[in-house]
Amino acid sequence: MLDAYEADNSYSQAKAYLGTPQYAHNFHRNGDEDWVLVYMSTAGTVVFETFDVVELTADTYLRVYQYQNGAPGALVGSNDDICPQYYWLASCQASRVVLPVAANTAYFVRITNAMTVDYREYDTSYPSYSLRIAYQ
Ligand SMILES: [Ca+2]
Ligand SMILES: [Ca+2]
Repeated sequence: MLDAYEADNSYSQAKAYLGTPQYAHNFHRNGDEDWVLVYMSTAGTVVFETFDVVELTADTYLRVYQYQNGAPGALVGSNDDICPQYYWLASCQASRVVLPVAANTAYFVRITNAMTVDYREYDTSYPSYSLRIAYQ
């Protein structure tokens, strides 16, 4: 089952982050990429993070790119595991990037699954996660 944010498989299909957490993203197939575009109106320190990462099948990898002329510019942050030393905990397999941002800037966020999953035809419990972008 596609999540509610598909199709969002490239920067040109990125869905806007509207200020509230996006729940229940999933990776409906191996290689699924989820792209989000977020606009920051004021300067500050921003936390980009996944949470509610489902154990054993989801292991988010989060990348943040500067928005530049409608496309991703420089990669300004990336993270696989919040706490790699406890990789067996789902909460540690979530990802977090903390970034100082200037006013009136935008960022592309790209989330992929660092884990390959054996998908079964009738299994609807796809690897899933939620996304939050907020000022610290
Ligand atoms: Ca997805
Ligand atoms: Ca996608």
